[in-house]
Amino acid sequence: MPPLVQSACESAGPFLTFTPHISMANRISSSRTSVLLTSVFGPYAQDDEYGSRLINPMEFYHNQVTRVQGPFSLRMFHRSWGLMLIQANIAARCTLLDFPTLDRFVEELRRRRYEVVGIGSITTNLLKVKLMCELVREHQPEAVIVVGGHIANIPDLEERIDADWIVRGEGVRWFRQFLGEDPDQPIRHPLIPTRIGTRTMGISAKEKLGGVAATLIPSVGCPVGCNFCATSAMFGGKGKWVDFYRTGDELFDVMCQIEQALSARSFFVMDENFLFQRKRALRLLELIERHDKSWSLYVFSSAGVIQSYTFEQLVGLGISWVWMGVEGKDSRYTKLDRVDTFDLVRQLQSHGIRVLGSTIIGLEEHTPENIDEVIDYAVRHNTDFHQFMLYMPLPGTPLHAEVSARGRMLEETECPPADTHGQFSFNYRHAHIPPGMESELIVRAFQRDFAVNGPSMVRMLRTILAGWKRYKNHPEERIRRRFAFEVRGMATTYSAVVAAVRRYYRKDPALFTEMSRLLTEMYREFGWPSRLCAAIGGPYVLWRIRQEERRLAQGWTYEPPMFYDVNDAVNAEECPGASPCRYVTPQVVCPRREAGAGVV
Ligand code: B12
Ligand code: SF4
Repeated sequence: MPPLVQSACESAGPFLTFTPHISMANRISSSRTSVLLTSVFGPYAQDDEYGSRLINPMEFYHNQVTRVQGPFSLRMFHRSWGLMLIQANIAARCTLLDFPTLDRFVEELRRRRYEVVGIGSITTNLLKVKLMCELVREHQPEAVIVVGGHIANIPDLEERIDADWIVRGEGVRWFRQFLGEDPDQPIRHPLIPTRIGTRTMGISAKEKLGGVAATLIPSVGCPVGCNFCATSAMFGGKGKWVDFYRTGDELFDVMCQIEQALSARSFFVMDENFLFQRKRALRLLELIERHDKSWSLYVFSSAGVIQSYTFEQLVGLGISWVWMGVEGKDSRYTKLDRVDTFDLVRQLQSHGIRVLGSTIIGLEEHTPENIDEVIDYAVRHNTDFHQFMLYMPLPGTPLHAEVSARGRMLEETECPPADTHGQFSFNYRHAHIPPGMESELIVRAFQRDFAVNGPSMVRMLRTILAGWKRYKNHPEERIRRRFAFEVRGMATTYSAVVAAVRRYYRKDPALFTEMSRLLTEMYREFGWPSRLCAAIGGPYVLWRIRQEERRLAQGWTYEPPMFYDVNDAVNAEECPGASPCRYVTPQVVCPRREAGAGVV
């Protein structure tokens, strides 16, 4: 029987419509159900027949931001937040396997009986999902298979994998409805330390309670609706999104609880355009001020939106890191209308706000002749980090529909889904760039940025220092406290780091000068402790950098550990070795928005 494909996005909040073939009879009773949620299996950083790719590891920065920065690349992992959110929000017994190996996945299927197996994936991991569905059928033929996440946007997915349900869009509400639970209950927020296994320059960071940001998921989707954007398309496209916490009051309550549970002082705000919802952000600011919170927020934001706030507001909110699309020279995206991105980046950095700029390689007007100009334009922004991505029509986006209609998509034999990760090849015929050339162009962009601007970690220290200098004497103690928190380690570890990097670049006059300038500034600011640490620690850090270089040359790769979590309904004794799914429950819940009021 073909699977049922449902656009869960449409069933979220104001966009509630059900496809007629889905009736309550298809659903399952929560109290009798055991659910297994799983991400796709690893290892990831290798070329294999399941679609893993060496250049597409399970790493945020290393696969798309600092990929050519060698020993200076920032290495870390992030849990599968969507699956964690679903697990925390269903009452049925639920086990979560995050980053299992294939053997571990099979072992779980053999060990315990599940009525529902939910697999979360993006499009590149199609072959893994196909195999996982086959394995479920083999080991648990009675189980209902549900597939969700971005993979669900592949138009004919139901013909390619053996699943019972393919869910497009928001998964919490879908699962609650499917299990016969109340879909309108408040959203419990899982407790998520944002990063795992952080490492750079051959040194692994200590992940102490309180030192790691907590992930916060206020909403999913983005109403701006850029034509290529998979995230926006996934949750309704232009003008639409799904809120988990609609008001500043709800968000503040959840943040306070997370702060307490994880001793968190900073939040990685996983919301594609957090500041877009102005009313919510400004109410949050009000509460943050009133309750004397000195949090740091790491956010994604489009340039026009961030520019619409004053620096007083941004700094007051604690915005200290922003991921922002620069997209490309003369790009025609409305989010960049009337924004001088050079000036904006400079200004943000001067207030201590680290910028991760994002540039698209392969926009329609890009040619082999003008691409260096495009790359130089990006590099001149001198952002702290720079992501380059190929312009790719991903299933579900308006761009995909348009390029398909023009007959320009490649056959999968020419570009398999596993290679559509945006760092290697186009999945369509570009009007000007000859096939295959894009793989070199994207590496060229990263290399140019690295050669001119140096290691991102050091650029970031430069921005943090600028923020400290500007705000260390701010009249408000709350503001001073945050900048003091952000600058910690600068007089010790980071002085050693900059001294090491300076020495590393001793034969590169431009970067050597830049590192020397930064180190002098640190000495001036932090005095003899900084000098001492640079003198003693610098050689040690340099040795670690060289060691890391050798490890990388020998082909060292990095894989995330596996996580095995159970929710409250599972008898923990049945699952030895499992960790409890931890979450906070909202105490402040504002009335839901009226149907149709999805646009701010
Ligand atoms: C964090 C993240 C990562 C992490 C992944 C960590 C992990 N454990 O998987 C890292 C950095 C490693 C990563 C890597 C990549 N990523 Co990524 N990543 C994201 C990001 C920024 C956030 C995802 C997230 O947590 N969102 C918040 C949660 C709540 O939403 P969600 O995951 O969508 O989950 C909801 C629904 O999708 C659904 N759902 C999810 N799973 C399931 C399962 C079931 C059964 C059901 C019913 C529903 C369901 O319910 C959830 C709650 O509503 C998104 C962008 C975004 N804003 O979503 C890109 C994104 C998912 N990544 C993307 C891509 C392309 C990649 C890379 C290929 C990019 C690259 N070249 O580096 C690699 C692939 C790595 C690999 N080997 O697989 C694309 C996917 C596009 C597509 N069509 O598939 C996105 C959308 C970014 C983009 N706009 O291009 N990524
Ligand atoms: S502004 Fe960013 S998140 Fe929003 S639609 Fe455009 S690319 Fe996507």
